[in-house]
Amino acid sequence: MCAAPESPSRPIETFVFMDLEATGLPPSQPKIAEMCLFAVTRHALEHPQYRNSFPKPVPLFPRLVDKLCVCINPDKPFTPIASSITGLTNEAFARNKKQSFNLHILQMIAAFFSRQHPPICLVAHNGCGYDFPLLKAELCMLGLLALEEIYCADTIKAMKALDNENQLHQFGYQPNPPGSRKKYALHDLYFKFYKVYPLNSHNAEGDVITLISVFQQRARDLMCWMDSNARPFNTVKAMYKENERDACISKTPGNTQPFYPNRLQMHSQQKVATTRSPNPFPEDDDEPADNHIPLNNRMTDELFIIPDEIKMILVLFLGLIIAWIALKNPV
Ligand code: DCM
Ligand code: MG
Repeated sequence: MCAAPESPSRPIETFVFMDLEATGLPPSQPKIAEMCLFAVTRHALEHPQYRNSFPKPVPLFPRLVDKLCVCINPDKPFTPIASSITGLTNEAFARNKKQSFNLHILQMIAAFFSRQHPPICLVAHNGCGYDFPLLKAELCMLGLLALEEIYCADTIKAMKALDNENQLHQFGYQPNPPGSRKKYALHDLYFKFYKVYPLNSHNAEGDVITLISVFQQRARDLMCWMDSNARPFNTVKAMYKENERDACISKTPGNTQPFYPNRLQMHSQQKVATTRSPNPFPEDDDEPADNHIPLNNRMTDELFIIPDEIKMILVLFLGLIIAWIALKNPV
């Protein structure tokens, strides 16, 4: 396997598993509502403890893990689907007086990374399609230009690549009938390995725990793939750009003097241009966000954003066409 041009020059030492919960899916320009990072060392992943279990031992969850889980007031309405699957509501954030995505979050992320042994790689399931560009969008809105020396890798990409490469089909869950499309949604992968569905889906911490548990099942292969294929987080394109930077900073009570720690490079300009990039990864054409189909399929999500009135008009229009065809062609 040849290394991607910008992959780390030496093996990754720390894998920071990440999951974000947010107000919805693109193109709704979602805002982050919950962020969870678990930092696990290569050593811990290479030397797991095992619990005896039939038919084979199960790796125990790593014991030495740095964890950062934060609730973030998204300052944007949740879509009904996002609210229903996550259990998060705007009222709850308001009632609990949670702060927005502000400079404190930047400080927390930077401090968290500062304590990890480099090279560091952010790992997320469908990260290239959702979590990385969304995090980048929020960071850009605060004026962050770059997160230095941090790589990122998407576990769906890694698993698909490994399945194609070695034909062992070690990841893709093949439902019946045989030959149907393999599934890489997180809860399906977990079911494949553990024969039960995970607890706490669509909860950032729950999803990170599920992802690490799945990762542990094939940790060496996945880490090896990431050593060669992780890319700098700085090359990630923001999911969208909004002229909201100043609003974000001023909205939050308790913002102190800006403090920009190591690894963070801030914009010198005050404002960020208002443009949207519809596909944050133009080169990543193969990855629908199939980690986002658990309760409702993607078709339903897309239809959901068509207003009901338009749907009614379309249905009426379709009915009229069918009636007209039936009248023109009497049996
Ligand atoms: N999401 C959504 N609709 C879905 C699936 C996900 O709006 N059917 C959004 C809300 C979730 C976010 O994506 O907070 C992250 O998804 P996940 O919980 O799968 O990590
Ligand atoms: Mg999640």
